[in-house]
Amino acid sequence: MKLYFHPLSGHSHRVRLFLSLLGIEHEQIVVDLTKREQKTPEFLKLNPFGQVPVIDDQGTVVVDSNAILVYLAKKYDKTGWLPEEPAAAAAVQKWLSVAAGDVAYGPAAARLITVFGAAFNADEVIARAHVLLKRIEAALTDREWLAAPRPTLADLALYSYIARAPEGNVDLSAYPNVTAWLARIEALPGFVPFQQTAVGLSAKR
Ligand SMILES: N[C@@H](CCC(=O)N[C@@H](CS)C(=O)NCC(=O)O)C(=O)O
Repeated sequence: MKLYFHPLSGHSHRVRLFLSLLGIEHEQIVVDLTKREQKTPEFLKLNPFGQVPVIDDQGTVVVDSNAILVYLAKKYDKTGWLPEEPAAAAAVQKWLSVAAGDVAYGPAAARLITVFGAAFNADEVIARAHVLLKRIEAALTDREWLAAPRPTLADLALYSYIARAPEGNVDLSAYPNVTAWLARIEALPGFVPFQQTAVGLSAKR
């Protein structure tokens, strides 16, 4: 298995995290986004969208972080990261949609400003992040995991950008259920951290 990724990409981290939790050995290939390696003709043959992450599983190429999570769960997991039961499967899918929408345009976008210099409106994306965090906080009121009584792909898909939201000046201190849930994920056997950057609220003082 090959993983094409960038160490500061949360989309990449959710895949690295799942590979590690599943104990799947893989070769890590850094695609340097700062040098636009994701737009070279060679890489565009792998992923015409010109983005990381991408996996190549002995010739089966899968692009898009959430699609990769689903592929890995279907192929390599028997423990329930992607439940079969209809209501739980739908709940996981709902959170994957949240990861691709609200998370990408909220906390992930806020962090892109501080880490990569992206030209988003900080007030707008930070406000969007807090709307989402209030929803996650409420969803975790009476449960430990987002979609089922056990951790699922829903938790992994949301983890990376929520954990590093402070880098984008999104303060997590008003969300105790969220911070407890982050700690539960970090305690899973095989957990690997998402590289930190000293920017935003995470800047060294
Ligand atoms: N929907 C994609 C989004 C991936 C994505 O946005 N990747 C970013 C890094 S976090 C990227 O490769 N950006 C470079 C670019 O778009 O040129 C996924 O879930 O994998």
